[in-house]
Amino acid sequence: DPYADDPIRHPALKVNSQRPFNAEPPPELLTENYITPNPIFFTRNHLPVPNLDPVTYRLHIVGPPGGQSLSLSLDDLHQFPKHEITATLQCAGNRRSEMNQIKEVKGLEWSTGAISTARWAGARLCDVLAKAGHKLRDTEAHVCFEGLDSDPTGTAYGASIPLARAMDPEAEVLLAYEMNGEPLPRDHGFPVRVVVPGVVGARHVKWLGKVSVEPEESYSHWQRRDYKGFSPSVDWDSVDFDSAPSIQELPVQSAITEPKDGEVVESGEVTVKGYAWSGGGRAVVRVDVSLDGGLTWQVAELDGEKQCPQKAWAWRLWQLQATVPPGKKELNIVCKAVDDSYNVQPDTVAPIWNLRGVLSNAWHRVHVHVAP
Ligand code: MTE
Ligand code: MO
Repeated sequence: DPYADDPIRHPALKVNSQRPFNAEPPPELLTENYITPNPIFFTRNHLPVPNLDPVTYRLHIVGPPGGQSLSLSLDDLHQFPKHEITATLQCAGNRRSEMNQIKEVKGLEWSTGAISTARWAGARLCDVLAKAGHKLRDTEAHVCFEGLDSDPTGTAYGASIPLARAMDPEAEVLLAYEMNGEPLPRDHGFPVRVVVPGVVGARHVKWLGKVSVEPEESYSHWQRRDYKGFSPSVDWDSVDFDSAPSIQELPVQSAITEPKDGEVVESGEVTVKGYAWSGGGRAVVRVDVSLDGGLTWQVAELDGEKQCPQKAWAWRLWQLQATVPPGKKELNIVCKAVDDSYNVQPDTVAPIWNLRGVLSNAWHRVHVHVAP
């Protein structure tokens, strides 16, 4: 059993798949803290978790012609200036289960919890690439990452990001060795993972083994044949993966974490809680909440760190204390967020349905009963 050596996990996690391990925290735990505690941070593994020795671990950085390739130990990586950021990581498949309710999609049945937030620390990728002699010569180039997890044929997890993002110090792409002040937990990439703030989780390669600069995107399955969006009209017979760009920055997202669907709430006052986030460093500027399915709206209170413009890498938690209209027997609670480019979420999921069930960011809806 290639999974026999996987780590032990927190019992509160809702498991979507045991082997490989995929699990999310229940919604009410997810927004209990601005920074998600490591044991309940959602986990998305495609393969068994490798068991890597931090002493013999080496990160291979392929140098450019005329530059130098680097073989970095964990100690070597600590010699680069330590950079720390708070960033939210979201899987492209977050909220896929809502898409699946419209029409079947292929993928794990994520609810609203394939998203979490941590303090990440490590070396900046741009500093390490510069040390190997890389420069931003070619703005069409890509930085390819390879994980040390692999399938029985020896194929490793891989992904890439544009070189321009990797070389931009303001993009704060990290080779992270710490998560919330501790060494990375095994499930989250021990000893080193990539963190690409504002970009889809799939590019944050864990158990990082190799970094190279290439003229083309990574040839990995997960870069070329997955994690792409399509029209609702495209099915598995007609899909042409080469025709669509790989997902990088994610669209604006929000979800209600309390109350839960089907719950009974007290009459009088109701507290609605949730999270909101947008990709590309775009800040969430407002969250609107409706108790009547979207007929009337109230503005929620935003909690959490206010962040630098263009570098809002982390989510905002939000809440609204609202009066339950007297006589109401049920509430159709809805939330939607707006980011600083005034991007909004689509009102329903059907028009954004796609065969892989990615980019599911319609208004989030929760139906509750009011106690008599
Ligand atoms: N890196 C490796 N090496 N193997 C993987 O399976 N999964 C990716 C990414 N990096 C993956 C990986 C995907 S799809 C996501 S959403 C994030 O890791 C999840 O990171 P987490 O498990 O720390 O939440
Ligand atoms: Mo993902």
